[in-house]
Amino acid sequence: MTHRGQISFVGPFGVGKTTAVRAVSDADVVETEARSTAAVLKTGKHTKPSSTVGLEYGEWKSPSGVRLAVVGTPGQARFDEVRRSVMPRSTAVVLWLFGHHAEAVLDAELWTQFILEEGVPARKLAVAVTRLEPGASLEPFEAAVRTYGGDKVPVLAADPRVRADVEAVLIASTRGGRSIPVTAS
Ligand SMILES: Nc1nc2c(ncn2[C@@H]2O[C@H](COP(=O)(O)OP(=O)(O)OP(=O)(O)O)[C@@H](O)[C@H]2O)c(=O)[nH]1
Ligand SMILES: [Mg+2]
Repeated sequence: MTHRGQISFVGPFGVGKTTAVRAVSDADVVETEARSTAAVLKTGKHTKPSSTVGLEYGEWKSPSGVRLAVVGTPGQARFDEVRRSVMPRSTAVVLWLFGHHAEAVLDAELWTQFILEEGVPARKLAVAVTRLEPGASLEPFEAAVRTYGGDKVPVLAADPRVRADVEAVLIASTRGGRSIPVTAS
C-alpha cells in the first residue's frame, strides 16, 4: 500500500496514542506493544497492561480520499530517539496531552518545545487534549503552545477512544487536508 505521507502521534506515556491509532484506522493496526513495566514503576500497580515500545501503524483515508499512515510512537522518556526519527518524515504531528492533571499545562509547554525544537514546523502541528473536566477551558493549553512559537497551532479537546474526535484532530493537523501531498510518494 502506497501512502501519501504519514501523521504521527506523540505525547506522554499512557495518554491514548495507541487507542487513537486503533480508533481511527481503516485497516488492521501493526502493533509493537509490550507488557508495561513503566506503569508498575510509576504507580506501584499496573494502570495499563501494555505500552508501546516501537511504532505502530494504522491507515486513515482523509475526506478527500487520500490514504495516510497514522503512526503511534512510544510515550516513555527512554524512547526519545524513536520520536526524533519519526517526526521529520511526517506530513503532520499530533501532540496528545492529558487535560486534567496537575502538571498538564507544564507538560503542554515541554512537549511543544521538544517538537518545535526538533524542527517540526508549527504549521504541521496539532494538539489534542484528552480527559478535560466538563466545562474546563482549552485556553491554558493554547497559551502554553503559543509560548513556544506555535501561535497558529490548532488545540482541540478529543477523546482518543472516539473515532469522530480522532478524525477531527487529523483533519485539523493537515489544515483541512491542504497539507497532504498531492502526488503519491
Ligand atoms: N477515562 C478515559 N480513559 C481514556 C481517555 N483517553 C484514553 N483513555 C484510556 O487510557 C488508556 C491509554 O492507553 P494507550 O492508548 O495505550 O496510551 P499510549 O499513549 O499509547 O501509551 P504509550 O504507548 O505507553 O505511551 C487506554 O486504556 C484508554 O482507553 C479518556 O479521555 N478518558
Ligand atoms: Mg502506545
